[in-house]
Amino acid sequence: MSAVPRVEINDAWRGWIAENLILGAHPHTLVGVMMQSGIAERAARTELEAAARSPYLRGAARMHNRVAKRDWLLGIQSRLNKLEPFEVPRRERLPGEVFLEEHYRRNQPVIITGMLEDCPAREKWTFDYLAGQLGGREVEVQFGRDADPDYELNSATHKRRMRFGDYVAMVREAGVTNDFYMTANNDGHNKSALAELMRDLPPLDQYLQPGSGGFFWFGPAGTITPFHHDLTNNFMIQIAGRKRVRLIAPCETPKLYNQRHCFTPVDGRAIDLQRFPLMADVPVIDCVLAPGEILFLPVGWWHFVEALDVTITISTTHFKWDNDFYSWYPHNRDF
Ligand SMILES: O=C(O)CCC(=O)C(=O)O
Repeated sequence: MSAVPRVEINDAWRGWIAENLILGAHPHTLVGVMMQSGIAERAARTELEAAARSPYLRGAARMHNRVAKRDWLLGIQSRLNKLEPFEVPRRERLPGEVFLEEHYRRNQPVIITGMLEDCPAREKWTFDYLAGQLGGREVEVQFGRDADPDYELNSATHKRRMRFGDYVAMVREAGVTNDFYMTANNDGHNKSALAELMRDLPPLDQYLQPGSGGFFWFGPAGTITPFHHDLTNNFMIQIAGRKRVRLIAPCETPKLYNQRHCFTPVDGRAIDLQRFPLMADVPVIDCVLAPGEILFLPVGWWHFVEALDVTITISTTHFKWDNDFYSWYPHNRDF
């Protein structure tokens, strides 16, 4: 019988060892994992001893301690939030200055009602109207999402161009599906293709800069935008259909397994506590956004969005107040 080839310890293994030691794993456990992967016991032990002596690792551990201190501060906010159960409040025709004082400035979500009573879009934007007026335009849509669990992360590879009239027909016929959806990721192309639709929206000038425009989201029942957080404050202006929105406060970020950009692998449809045990301690706030309502999504709040009907949403970030949080977002998106 030929000898089983031994696995060599390379820099990928060294990175894994460093990360796990810093996260508090016991060296004995790490040796076990390495041996199971085909690394000789003696080589594994020698490498772990070298890691424990490494001044580089001590430098990284100090950075870890600094992050832990910041997580502690976030944890205080999380504990204080739990002193009173939170629901997203609904406020009828909320004046701009009250919105600024009680929600925008405090990073607190709210559903504003009554501001879209006379909004022409709500009556006009039927399937027939959209296909009739704009059917010949070329639009861009997210496609092939069912075949890719990371469709949002890989959104650039899911873009497809088609006639708007064909897309309207697909949505009309689709039933419940998440396979295609026109989203803000398609805005680069759709902004000019569908520009005149923006004239059917009210200015909402108590909150927004003049002529703001917005991102056009249009899809069948069943579309799912996975948990993520935005890098700006955002309004979701609900024109047609209902959306179920699940929200998580920014202070819970240390428990969201956030390693890539603004995404988490936690699935908002069914949170797997075996795989993500820290989520057991995370309050998830549920609401349903109805047509004619506006949801204020404050920057940093995690949100998962599922369409319960055929939906049209306009989202916008052009608030009258400071909304530049993106320019100092960490450049390296690998956390
Ligand atoms: O409506 C959706 O599907 C998602 C909206 C959203 O996540 C956003 O505007 O940031």
